[in-house]
Amino acid sequence: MKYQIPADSKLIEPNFVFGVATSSYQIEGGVREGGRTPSIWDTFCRKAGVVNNFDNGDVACDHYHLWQHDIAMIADLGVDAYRLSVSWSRILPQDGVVNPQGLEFYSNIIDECHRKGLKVYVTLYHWDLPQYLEDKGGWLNRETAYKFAQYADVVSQFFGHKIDVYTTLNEPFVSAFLGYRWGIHAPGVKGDKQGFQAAHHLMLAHGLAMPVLRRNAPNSLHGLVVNVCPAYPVNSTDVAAAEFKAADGYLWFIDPVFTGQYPEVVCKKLVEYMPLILEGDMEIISAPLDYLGINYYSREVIGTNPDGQPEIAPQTEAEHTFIGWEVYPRGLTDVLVLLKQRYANLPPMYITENGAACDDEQEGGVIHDDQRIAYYQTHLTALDEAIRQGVDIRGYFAWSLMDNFEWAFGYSQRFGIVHVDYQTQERTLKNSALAFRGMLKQRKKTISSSQ
Ligand code: IFM
Repeated sequence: MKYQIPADSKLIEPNFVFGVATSSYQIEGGVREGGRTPSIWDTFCRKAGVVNNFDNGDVACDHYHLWQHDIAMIADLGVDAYRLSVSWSRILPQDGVVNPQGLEFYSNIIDECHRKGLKVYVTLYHWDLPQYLEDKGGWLNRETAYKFAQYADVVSQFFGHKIDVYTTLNEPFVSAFLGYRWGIHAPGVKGDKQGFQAAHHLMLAHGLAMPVLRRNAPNSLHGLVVNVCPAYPVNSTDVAAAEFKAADGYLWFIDPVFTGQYPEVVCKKLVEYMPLILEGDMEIISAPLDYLGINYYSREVIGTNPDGQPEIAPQTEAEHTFIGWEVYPRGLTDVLVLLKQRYANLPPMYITENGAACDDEQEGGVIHDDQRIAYYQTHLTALDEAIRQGVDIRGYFAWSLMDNFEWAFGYSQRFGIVHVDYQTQERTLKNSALAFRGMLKQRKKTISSSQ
């Protein structure tokens, strides 16, 4: 099977960026090497019953040692860019103490990417808060937002425009709500009040870092990455329920950036849980972005329960991936069009993550992952459709380059286009990776023949 991009597709446009993405804790391992200190995930993984099979990121894909091999593999796929995240506690293993070994580790990776012609997209925070900051309250402590701005300063002073594209936070929804509201992710705090307070401090951290990044790396692009999960009503009587779910979900993290306000419908309904917001915070949070990164995987269909509350209506007849998420490519088109319509000041967007965890079949040295291939094909088509409808999208990153530590699911869910044997650390390109490479080759040919 291969991916087909029609010759008139907007994805053929020469400046459109194709890439693959990973994150530090999910692939690096080497958690006690190079001066790194624990993050909240190192701690969380040691709690009983929170991560599948008691898995942890101690070794993960051993990228800490295999990074050169991995970058060669990325370049060989023919992508234009690599999106990675840096580990805060590798760079600042103690409060205010910069670790030259940590900076060197990422410097080597970035230089190697550039040598291979890859652009580098770096996320500063992909959920691995240093444990020493969690010990002081983590994202419930307003001070953490200021610590984040200092960390952004260290990274951007050191790397400047060597990092082509900076991202402050990856999916603040997940850090705040899964980590501090529902207790599913590190640090495992449960409480609506805590969830909203952590969310506000994360958004403040983002806003405080933006001018720092602009000052230190004026030639790079700077933005935020959010996960979006569009909410569809079961029927016309559920429209308000679906709107509430979206507002209490992804819009909670996008509205403040582009409108300077949190969604009113949530502020009114959940008034007792609203965060403490100091004067000037919303101005800081709504600093203009160069781009917005969108992570899309699936949608939710929302009904109303007998108490009048929004409730997820499982789509039992629909196709799902192994992780249990509905395959719904149209949601990608819909949500991108919705964002364009909702915000007059929306900057260009990148799809910074899209992909599927599937039940891949291994046969000899071949990894058959037809469902993932179909997933990418239909989502690229849905993306093309959004661009045709006038949405400004500049790039697309597959999640993920390789199988890795999938948070509370441990290693049981494989999102990679490259298979990782966790015993031997052998990497094998799945059929989806071969198809991705074929599609990129074909795309380059089409581009050069039209020039
Ligand atoms: O693996 C995660 C990633 O860290 C953030 N976005 C969603 C992916 C799949 O769950």
